[in-house]
Amino acid sequence: MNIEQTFVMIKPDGVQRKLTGKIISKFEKKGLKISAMKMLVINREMAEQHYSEHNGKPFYESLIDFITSGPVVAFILEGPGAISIVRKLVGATDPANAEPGSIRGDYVVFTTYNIIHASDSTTSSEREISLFFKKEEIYNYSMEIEKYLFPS
Ligand code: FUP
Repeated sequence: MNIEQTFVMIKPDGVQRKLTGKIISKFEKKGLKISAMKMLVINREMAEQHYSEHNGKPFYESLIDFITSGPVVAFILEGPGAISIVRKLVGATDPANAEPGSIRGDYVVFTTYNIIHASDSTTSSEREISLFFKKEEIYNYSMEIEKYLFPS
């Protein structure tokens, strides 16, 4: 399995509901590595770039208003198959289909206010990582356990 990096963002409702710690803890307990992390308020231009694929859809304007409404916590997670593992931990977009035990399954009832974003493919993770992080903000470090997982 390839080591992948994926972009994750706790949205303004997740920060305001004080779920940041619980969400980060879930990813850490799974064994994913945090390679970068910051809190920021997204401006409209950045929000439009991030959600460009949804431009023109009925929910687009409210999505842009919501994502720019307060601070978000953006981070990069790294690990074997990280993109699909993180999507599974996040749960389905439609809260009615999000499995109990997943983040959206446990904490979300509204599709628009769904507390978290995670990249859905290699293409989107590369695009989203470069939109949110400069190269020097991403840290490449080894964990002790990797000596046994990836012997040299
Ligand atoms: P996801 O990748 O699961 O975050 O979902 P999408 O990329 O399909 O949608 C991006 C965001 O648009 C969702 F997080 C919430 C919002 N959305 C709506 O508000 N209504 C919809 O019908 C679909 C998406």
